[in-house]
Amino acid sequence: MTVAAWTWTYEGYEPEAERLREALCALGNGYFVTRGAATEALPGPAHYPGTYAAGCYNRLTSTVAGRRIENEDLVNLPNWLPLRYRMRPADAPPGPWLSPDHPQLAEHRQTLDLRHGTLTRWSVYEDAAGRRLSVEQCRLVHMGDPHLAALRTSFTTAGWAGEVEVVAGIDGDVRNAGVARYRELASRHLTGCDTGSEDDDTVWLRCRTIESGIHIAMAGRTRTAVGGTASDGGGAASGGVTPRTELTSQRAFHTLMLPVEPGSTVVVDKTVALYTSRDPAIGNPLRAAVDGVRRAPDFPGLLASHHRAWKHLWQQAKLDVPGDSGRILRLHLFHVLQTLSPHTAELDAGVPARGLHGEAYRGHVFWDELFVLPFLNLHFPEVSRALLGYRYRRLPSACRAASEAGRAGAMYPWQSAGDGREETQEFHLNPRSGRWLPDHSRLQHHVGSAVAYNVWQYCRASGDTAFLHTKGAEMLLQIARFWAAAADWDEDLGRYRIRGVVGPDEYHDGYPGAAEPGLDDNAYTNVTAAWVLMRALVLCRDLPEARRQQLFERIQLAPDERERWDDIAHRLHVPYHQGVISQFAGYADLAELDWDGYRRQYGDIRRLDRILEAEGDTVNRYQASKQADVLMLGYLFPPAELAAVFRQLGYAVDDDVWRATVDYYLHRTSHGSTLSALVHAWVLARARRADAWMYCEEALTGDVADVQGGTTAEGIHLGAMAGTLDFVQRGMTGLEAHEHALWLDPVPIPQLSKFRVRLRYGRHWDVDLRIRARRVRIAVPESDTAAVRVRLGGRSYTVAPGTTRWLDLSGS
Ligand code: IFM
Repeated sequence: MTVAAWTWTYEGYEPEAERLREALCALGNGYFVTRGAATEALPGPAHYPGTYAAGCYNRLTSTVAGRRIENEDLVNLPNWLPLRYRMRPADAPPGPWLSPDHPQLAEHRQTLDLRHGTLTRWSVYEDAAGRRLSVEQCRLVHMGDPHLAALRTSFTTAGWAGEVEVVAGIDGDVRNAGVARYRELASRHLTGCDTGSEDDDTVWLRCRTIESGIHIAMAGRTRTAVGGTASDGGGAASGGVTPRTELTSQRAFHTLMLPVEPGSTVVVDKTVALYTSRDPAIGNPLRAAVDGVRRAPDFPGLLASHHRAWKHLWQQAKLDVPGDSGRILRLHLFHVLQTLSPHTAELDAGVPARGLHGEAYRGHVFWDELFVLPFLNLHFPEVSRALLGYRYRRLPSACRAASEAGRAGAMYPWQSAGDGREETQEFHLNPRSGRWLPDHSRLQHHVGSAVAYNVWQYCRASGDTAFLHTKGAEMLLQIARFWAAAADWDEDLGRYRIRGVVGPDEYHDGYPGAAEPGLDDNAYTNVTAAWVLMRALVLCRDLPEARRQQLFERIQLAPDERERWDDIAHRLHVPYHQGVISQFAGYADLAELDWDGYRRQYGDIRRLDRILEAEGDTVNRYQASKQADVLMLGYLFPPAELAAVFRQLGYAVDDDVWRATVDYYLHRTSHGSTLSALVHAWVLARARRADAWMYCEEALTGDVADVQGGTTAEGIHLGAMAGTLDFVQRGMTGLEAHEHALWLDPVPIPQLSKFRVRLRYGRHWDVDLRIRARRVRIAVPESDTAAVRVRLGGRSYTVAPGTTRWLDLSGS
């Protein structure tokens, strides 16, 4: 692989690496994403050509291990990629259909161009008689018009004349088969497939999802291009070749016979439009798709407008970090923007944990937005707002879930998808043991605090009081209410307790040998609950009187509820042992794991839970965490705020306690989630520790090196990708965007001592921040808005529009 500033090039074809490359070379626009699969290869072990539209889910029932279970999946849509070809020499029988898997492949290379949002593949084939066919193919998923995608394929011959036969079209015979662990689950989500054609050069396919009833339509136009200019659909009349149309109930294809001379180049352009009945402003998706391709410009025109759209995105989300780290960060930013772009702001869609790049976790929405929105807030606040809208529209569902659990307020689901009900599976497969096991991860009620935290962060960074006082307040208050209902007074302890939960460390889901799942007094859950309750109280106080009354009436907030919130916010229990914060009550009683022994025996022990279960043991018996749990608190809260939340609860967490706590869990965490290294990098950077870089490196390489062993091929890790961007943007700069000032507190990491970020802050669209080892440069573009106030090292500065200031980190 060669990596340049804006390109990632994979030399040669490696079938075993192909699915990983498909995920890393996926193209999308925030409305839909298509994996970077070869267009000429059939789906199989090496190839999985998935296409996924944001928020397009369907529910199916399966029977596994004798139980009926329901799952809602992000649906793999009809495959628009197919474009196969073969040589038909004039003097010999037709050759075989070619693909990278065919022995005639002589050369192969593909380049992902981040700046322009294209994937270009080059293949050279040579048959036994020395006839060569070079194929260059460029694809895009349009960032300007989110319904369009296109492929330009150029064929150049050497040593023969005859025809290149090309078959291109849309394949509706697809299912969700991208994750081996889900093999036993029902996977056919589409029904009612129907195909047709329009004009000479357009075929279409429509279908609908079985249970959610979403109508999906794709139309594909195939044209030949002469000298790089596509024919206008008039086929042979305009110098092009008229395609032959072949339709079956699930496939709509064109076949073209392209005459070639030795050394000549022929070009085929395929343009596709995708619409669904979930789109805003939609009538008939099929009509929209057919009209969409009919109106679409030719490939050069599409490419030009696509480039412009990407140029604007890159301007809004600039992050310049030198060297290899910078190149990886750019790839992360590329995939974040392909999953969540300004087009997403028009949709009812959440933050899918694995991007729209594969089927892992079924495209569900977890708490990962906690690592994504803080980055988006400072570039695309309207996208953050829309993503919070996804949560707001599911507030009634979260309130129903709370009420069914006998609680007040809103209990957001651990896994969310279409309508906001709990989508967490009840059983999961341990691929190591082959056993289906009960899944209690739905007890991760801390997801509600993540929603509340994001509401607060977004509103603070964007100054969007309209949202804060309306939807934001309603969510925040209902989440606070849930925590108040979850907390029980313990007379002996003289404190409130929240029992029966699971913390971010998903390994521990119960006490060893206990009949019921769940843990008591999870420190992360309790501290964030106390924070939510306090924020809710502050917000109640700050709401304009008329709005306060309206909201209290709307959610029927009783007069004494706020008193109880206040009491709980000050008296929730946080357990300690040996001078450190305990992950949950009883953590200290668990056995110590022989970490070295397990590492020696298994090498990679990231999924220690699976290893132990396969051994007939359980990770619940050990002081062993999958990912940051207590330490998550040091990710959410800068040191002063962390100390303040603990003070509010009547505990002292000074530097010594925190340092001891960090050390304690560092030695007891297996990092079985990509989020873990990221959080540790933040926590250690904030504590000014040199080992921060090691975790930062692991977080950076998580997907490009597929650190979690085969998981990236099933979808990128969006939280970790966005989290690394935010690590530079806020973690390294110590940036906090307050309403009246930007606070800065840069963290010195020698390996990342020089970088530049551009932010949207208030009405300034392009505040330019450059960090050097000892200095910070802030430039505010010319405008008639107020100066930007900056707080650094305990002092305040102003930077007027149109000016630049260098500030010395030593305080001068
Ligand atoms: O939300 C995460 C969780 O924290 C760890 N397991 C994977 C989930 C989805 O990314």
